[in-house]
Formats: sequence, C-alpha cells, structure tokens
Amino acid sequence: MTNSTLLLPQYHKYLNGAPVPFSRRTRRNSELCLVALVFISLSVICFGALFYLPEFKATYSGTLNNVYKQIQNAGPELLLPARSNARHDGVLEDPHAAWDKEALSAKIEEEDSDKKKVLERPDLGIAFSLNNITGTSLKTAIEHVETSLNYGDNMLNEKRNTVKAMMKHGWDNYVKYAWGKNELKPVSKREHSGSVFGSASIGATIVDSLDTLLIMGLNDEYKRGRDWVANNFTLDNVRVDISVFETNIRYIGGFLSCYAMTGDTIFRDKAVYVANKLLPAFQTPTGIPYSLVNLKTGSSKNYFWASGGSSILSEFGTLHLEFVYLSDITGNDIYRQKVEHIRDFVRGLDRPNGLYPNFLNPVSGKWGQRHVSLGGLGDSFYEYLLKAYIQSNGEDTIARDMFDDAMASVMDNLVQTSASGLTYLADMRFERIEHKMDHLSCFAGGMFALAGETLGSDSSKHYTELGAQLTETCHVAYDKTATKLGPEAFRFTENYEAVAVRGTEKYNILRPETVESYFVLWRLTHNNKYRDWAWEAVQAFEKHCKVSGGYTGIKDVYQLDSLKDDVQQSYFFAETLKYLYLIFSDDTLIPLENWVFNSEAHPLPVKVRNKMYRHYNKD
Ligand code: DMJ
Repeated sequence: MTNSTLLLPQYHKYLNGAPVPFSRRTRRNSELCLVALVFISLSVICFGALFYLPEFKATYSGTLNNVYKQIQNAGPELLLPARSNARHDGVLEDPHAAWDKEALSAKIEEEDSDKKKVLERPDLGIAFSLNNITGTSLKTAIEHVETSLNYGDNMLNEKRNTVKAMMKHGWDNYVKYAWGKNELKPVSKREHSGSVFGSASIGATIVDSLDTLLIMGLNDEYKRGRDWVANNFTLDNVRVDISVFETNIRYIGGFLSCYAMTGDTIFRDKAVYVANKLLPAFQTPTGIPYSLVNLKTGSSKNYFWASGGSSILSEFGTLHLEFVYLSDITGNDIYRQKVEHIRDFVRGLDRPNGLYPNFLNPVSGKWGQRHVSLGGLGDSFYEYLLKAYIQSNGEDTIARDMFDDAMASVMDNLVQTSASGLTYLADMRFERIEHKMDHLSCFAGGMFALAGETLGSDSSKHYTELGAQLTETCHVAYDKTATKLGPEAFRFTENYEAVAVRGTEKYNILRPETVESYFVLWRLTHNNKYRDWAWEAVQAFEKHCKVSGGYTGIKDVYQLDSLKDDVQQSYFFAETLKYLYLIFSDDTLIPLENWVFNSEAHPLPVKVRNKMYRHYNKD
C-alpha cells in the first residue's frame, strides 16, 4: 500500500454487497456526470429565481397594474412630479420641499378614491397653533408660516442641501460596505457588529433612515430601503436577545412613521410583526416588561448590571406612543393594554421625594437603586408622558398630570444653577446630587419648551424658560470644546462649568439630543440663534466626523485630531440629520401641530388633527 492510498479518500462502488475500487476510467465518467448534473441544477435554479425578482415578475406578469402598484407602494415621493427651483423671497427652494406642500397636495387630489388606503391627503396643520390646542384662525397660522419663509438668510437652502448631502454620503457608504447589516464602520469600511442589535443582519440603519430619506426627498434611496424591508427584513432566524426598548423606538417607530407618511401597508404589517415578537417580554408578575427578549424562544430577562434584576425606567416607559398607535391602526387592543398597564402600575407606586427612580423590579414591583436622572436610564420616560398627551390630541390627561407631577419634583431637586448662572439638570443618587449633565439630558430643553407650549398648565411659563435655559447650557458645552461638538457628559464644579472632566466623558458619538432641542426651540420661537447653533454643529460634524466612508464618532471633543470610534450610528440618520434638515426647512415640513416625534425622531401623527393618522376602520 502506497502513502497516497493511505491518505487519499477511496471511492467505491458496490458489487454484490462488496466494495470494489473504481477504475480510473469509471471515476472520470462519473465525475463528469456529477459536474454536468450540478451545472444543470444550478442553471434551473438561477433561471427559476429570475421569476421571483420583483422587476421581472412585474414585467412578465403582463400587467402594468402590477408595476404601478409597486411604485405606488414605495410612497408618495415617487409619485411626485419634479419641481422647478421656484423662488421664495429670494431663497432658492429645494425641489423636494414639494413633499408636503403644493405638489403633494396636487398629487393627492389626483389620487383615485379607491387608492385611499395607500395615500391620503396630509393635514398640513397650518390651521392650528400650538398655543391653543383647539385651533386659531387660518390667517394667523399662515402668517406664522410666512414668517418662517422670510428668514433672511439666503444661504438657507445651501445649508439644508449640505445636510441632505451628509445623509447621502453616510447612506451611500452604508449601501456600499454594509448593506443589510445593522451599522457601518466608516473608517474600516465594513459591517459594525457591535451595535445594539449585534451581528444579526436586520438592517437597523435602513429602518432608522427610511423616514428621513422620505422627508429629504431622496427617493431612489428610500425605494431601495423600502424594497429591502419588503423582501428581506425578517427576525425569524435571529436567535439573539434583543432590547425591547431599542427595537421599539427604532423598528416599530420607524415602520409606523413610514406607514403614516405613505400609507404603504407593508410598514404597518412589519410593525405588527416586530411588536408581536416583543410581547413575551411583558409576561412578568407585574406586567412591567423585561429589557431583553430572545427572538427565537421568547425567553426574556433583564441586564445583569441593572440593580438586582430590575427593568429600566426609560425602557419600559418608552413604548407608549408606538403601542397605542399600533392598536389604533390595527384595531387590536393588545398593544394599548400592555402599555396602559405599565402606566397604571407605575402610577400606583410611592415615589421617594416625588421622583421616579431609574430601576424597577418586574417581579417584586419595588423600586431598585435610588438613582434619578433625566439622562441615561430615565430620559424618555418623561418625554413619553408629555408626548402621549400631545399624540392623543389632549385626551390623555393622565399622562399630562403625571408629567406635571414629575416635573415639579424634578424642578425642586434636579434643576441647578451654576456660579455663572447656567441652568443644568443634575443626577441624584441616594439623596446626593451629582453635578453632572449627560448629553442625553440635552433633549430636555426641547421637552420643556414643548411642554410650555402645549400643556396649558400652571407651570407652562416656567417650562418655556427652563427649556431655553437648558438648551443654552448644552450649546455652551459644545462651544467650550476645540471641535465645537459636545461631550458625552459635562460637569459643574468650583473650577469648571459645562466641561467633561473624566476621560470617559469626552467622546461624541453623533448623538442628536442637542440639535433636537435646537430644532424644537427654533420651531417654537423662530429665534435665529438656534439655526446658527445648528449650523455650527453641521460644520463641526463635517470637519471632525466625516471620513471617506461616512461619519464616525470621535473619542475626545477637546482634541482637534481626536481618535475616531469608527461607528456610524443608525440614529445619526434617524435623528441628528433629520432634526438638522428640518431646522433649515420651513415649518410646514412635519409641523409640530400634527406630528409628534418618538424617542428616535420618527414622526408619528397626532390623533384627530392629522389625517395621516390612518385610524383602523373595520368597514
Ligand atoms: C437614541 O437612540 C434615542 O434618542 C434614545 O431615546 C436615547 N438616545 C439615543 C441617541 O443618543
């Protein structure tokens, strides 16, 4: 026996039950047959697959109707005629601005009435003022819009287009290097698998970006993303534990926003599909959901680090807008019941100093560690109380009262003033004030300003002032850095104000909260300083975060040549760029009277006053 016979596999045929080695000739013939067989099978599969390509299917189905339906399902943008660069008081208009103005209205007029399920007339919202929830005169509202159009900066259009180009740069690179994955590493130009959704290929960037692409009029990009959602998005084979909160705000919120804007039912159905995957997390003795759910098995748990197995206030408190809306558009009350139960349970608990601790045990129903914050772990719980009231068009007075109560304690305990007069939001740990404000808390400027404008409560004036003061402080934190980008957290001591002290607080990961507040304050006051501050942020992102492969976070905002973190966050598209774009657009683009932004900046329609609410109608 030679060495080669020992090492090489032996091919046998069986003769009368005994193995017989192949002759050379027999082996060659059978190999040829095998190759031919594989080749024929592959050809048949490839040819067959052609019939499943949407374009092929449409063309060869012989019905133009099919093609029309596909385009129509892709959203109203695709149906809009190109617009000339008309001028508004010397400002060159972005052709996309047609989105929610005349061209869209005109297009909708043409809509076949039985296509109403797909596209309905948007309520442009100009007949209302935020000052009066029951509405003011049309004339006043139109004058209000005119004022915003008369903004004297003839660079306005250029600024808006700069933001649009940022979106395109980041998106194009994601398409090129990480399509279908969750996020992109823009420096190394490959998939980022360390995102909140890990390495599962569930297109977080696509879903988070879709409504921003729509709003910016990036139609081809939107259509590509929409088709990926329709044809490729699935959680069925995902075996990992995912965050209920993140999945809700990014996926369900993103889908619902696209459904409201376009009427494309694929988005409603995907939102339902995702929400159903999250429902097992609510099966706890208290009904307070766990933070994590395994998509395959439904088994749920909390983060090991979260105060003795607690659920997190900002997580279980940031489901309400999406779940209530989901029930309204599907007629299935289960989603509303889940979040109303959370609300009732939390409302029945005693609160130390009237404050909500960040941790709540879903089994015992008791508060965990006494850490209170409007930054990480607490933030959007408060945001959703206010926004549930707005979303319900003023019906949800329980939410309003809970917000007012909570804010009274926040103003008594957490709102602080620095030596030089800066107002900031501190954290509290076991009665001890920590004079640190998270970047995440910077959303509160916009939240308080919105509360001042909408709630009509005794605290309204105070809310309005506080909103402006907090926004100012966040701007100071940006302005004090070398890069003009804000740090992750900043402190107030005898020696420093609004400055990050620890190395671990100096990074900027493209977060939206500060520009979110600029946006809300711009819309409510029309004070040009908010547009100026937004432009400073745009320039800083361009200078320090833009790389050839997209946009990256940086590790130290106080260094001009900082190291980069090599992550293009999906919320940069969902939130940061959307808010920046809207700041440089006129108020009729997603008017605050008719839309309420979820915590990931996905606009959801306001009940009754927004005709794009698309309430379920069993007839
Ligand atoms: C976003 O995912 C959401 O805004 C969330 O509520 C908290 N922060 C991130 C972005 O910073």
